[in-house]
Amino acid sequence: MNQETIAAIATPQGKSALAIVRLSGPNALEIAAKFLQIDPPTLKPRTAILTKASLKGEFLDEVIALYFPKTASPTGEDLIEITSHGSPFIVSSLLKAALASGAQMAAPGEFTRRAFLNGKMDLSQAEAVCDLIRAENQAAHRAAFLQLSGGISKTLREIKTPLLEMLTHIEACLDHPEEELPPPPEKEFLLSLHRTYEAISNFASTYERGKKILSGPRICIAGLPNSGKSSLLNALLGRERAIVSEIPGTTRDTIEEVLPLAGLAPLLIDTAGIRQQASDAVEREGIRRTQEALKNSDLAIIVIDRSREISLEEEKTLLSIANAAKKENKPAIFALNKSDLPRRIGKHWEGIPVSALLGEGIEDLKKVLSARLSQETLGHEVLITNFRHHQALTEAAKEILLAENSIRDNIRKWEERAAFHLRQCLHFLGEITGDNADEEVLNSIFSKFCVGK
Ligand SMILES: Nc1nc2c(ncn2[C@@H]2O[C@H](COP(=O)(O)OP(=O)(O)OP(=O)(O)O)[C@@H](O)[C@H]2O)c(=O)[nH]1
Ligand SMILES: [Mg+2]
Repeated sequence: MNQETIAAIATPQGKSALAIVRLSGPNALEIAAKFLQIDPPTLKPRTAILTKASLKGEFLDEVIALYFPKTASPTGEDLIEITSHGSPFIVSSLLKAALASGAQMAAPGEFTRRAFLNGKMDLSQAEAVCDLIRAENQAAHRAAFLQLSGGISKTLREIKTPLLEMLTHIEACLDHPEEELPPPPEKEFLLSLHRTYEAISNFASTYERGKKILSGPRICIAGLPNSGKSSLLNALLGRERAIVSEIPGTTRDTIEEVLPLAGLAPLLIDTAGIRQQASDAVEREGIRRTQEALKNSDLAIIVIDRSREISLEEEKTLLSIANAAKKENKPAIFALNKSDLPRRIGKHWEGIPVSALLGEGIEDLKKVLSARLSQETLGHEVLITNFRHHQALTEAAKEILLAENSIRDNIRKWEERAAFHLRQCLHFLGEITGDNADEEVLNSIFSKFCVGK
């Protein structure tokens, strides 16, 4: 239990309509009463009261104080939130008053750290608080919210149950050899271990998607030179961001812009057109960058100029882009551009007709894009978004394989070995929820938080 009472400003720096200073700890009320006109014994829990704040006897502001007793507070300690006008002077003076009255300046994430230490949430939930605050799009928000609601510990509980049953069974046999308990059923154990391995690996594999969600999905616009890629970027953004010209090979450097789309905020990347005969070394470098952008994207828009015929060589180039996307399981959407001109392209080319020049078909394209991105990123499944969690799951899965091997290879005293690996596995799973987290781990996690959270 922490003896110190901590204080911090919980809202961003700068002028704002309102701002909040928080105090948490055993003396929160007593300290607040030194600079607010409140009477602790009469303070009603979770009820807003209007009061006056002062620093060294000098009036600061009329504020709203909200008291959460430790039995029902987010930190598990007495907590007071003071809402004042958002003047940097008032807010810093309130903090000064709290510190002068006996509070200590809170470290980054210390409120959440105390919530974790007081059993209000597990470590994966505490980490999700940070992700929730940082979430910049709907998918990242949902991933963080599902974790904050305890989604990770729920999934882990389901994984742990059969492991604990197995371990209990083996340990009973090991501890009481004289009681002639039936030997552990090897076949059943192998099956259960296999299922657990799958469950852990599947959970760990959600990290690939989770990572993409946090950083925001990437959409790469690619195609032949002059097909209208830069025009399409501009049309999607609704402003003239990239240079457009009738000279093939205009775009060289990749151009990246965030596209506000269905709450997903994907990064839209315009690239140099791909062709075999680049005019110079700069264009060749541009094409290399296009290939790299395609590789690092989650979705490709392949732009094709439908107003002209496509040579065999060009067809090969386009198919190689599409096949590369397919190989990596990446959706590729074909946009048949220049729909304002008569169609000359072969009938086998299918895609969404658009005219980047006139802005026609752009809404249809946006709809398809957001549907594909939502499908990729907006599920209700709990995802792993944190490298630390992914690492722990990978280690836990390895232990299951080792436990399986000791049974399968019928190693002498396999029970002891299997029990060891099962305990190791549970240890790694417990790292995620912070069952035995040490100071160092907690320091590294909470140092990434903002002060006041
Ligand atoms: N008629 C018509 N012309 C278009 C359309 N979209 C683009 N263009 C024209 O096609 C030419 C090439 O457009 P860009 O957007 O620069 O093409 P790009 O694919 O970015 O070309 P590179 O950067 O050279 O690879 C320009 O002259 C555009 O005005 C369209 O929908 N209709
Ligand atoms: Mg261009």
